[in-house]
Amino acid sequence: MTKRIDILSLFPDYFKSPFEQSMLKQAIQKGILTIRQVNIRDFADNRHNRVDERPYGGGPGMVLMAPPVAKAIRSVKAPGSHVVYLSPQGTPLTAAKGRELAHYEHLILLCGHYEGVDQRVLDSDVNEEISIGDYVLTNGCAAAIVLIDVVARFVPGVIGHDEAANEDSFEHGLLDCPHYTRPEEFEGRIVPQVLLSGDHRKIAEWRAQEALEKTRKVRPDLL
Ligand code: 4G3
Repeated sequence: MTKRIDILSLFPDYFKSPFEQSMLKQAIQKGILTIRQVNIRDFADNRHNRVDERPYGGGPGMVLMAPPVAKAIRSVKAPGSHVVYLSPQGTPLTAAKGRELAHYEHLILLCGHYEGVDQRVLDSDVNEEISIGDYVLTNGCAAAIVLIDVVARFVPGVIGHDEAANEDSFEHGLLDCPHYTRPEEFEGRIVPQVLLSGDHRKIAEWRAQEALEKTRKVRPDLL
């Protein structure tokens, strides 16, 4: 069965090219993944097609109104759907979370805009709020693309076994080791001798050591 993902946003064209490249394109062509766009503006209930309003209590920016967002979600919701809201206030996205989300047959991704979405529709229609990192984007579309890429790598058939193994190593808590390929010398920089030795036990040891050192240096929080 194909994994279905519905993206609810104000900019459906934002997603035109990212899903037409590389692995995601192939997964979609193979029918492993189906990604559809829903324009929240199509569910505006006024003749000016307004979907945002000034916040109650004052302050800067605009807030997406609950009624059009609720209608947009409910237009695609079915038994087995899981609704995710992308926002800086969400639970941090990790590989483990991506693996978990890959189990749902249907994901509905709500992309926030402006200062956010009326809390009441989050309470009534959203299952969880996820953040791709501690920074604010102009809208949630880029965050949705990142989330889909993370999830897709856990959907069987989207990537090969080699890459799958690599993902496992990250989940087991270390950064990856450095990689080298031809030529053997580049502007006076040479490939570490051990990688040319053909000694696979030594190579594995070297890679493990490099991964550990790299992690200690840039991400000690992972250790
Ligand atoms: C809600 C997600 C949405 C509130 C969305 C801004 C960053 C992320 C938005 C809000 C986003 C993230 C839209 N920016 N870190 N922008 O996942 O203040």
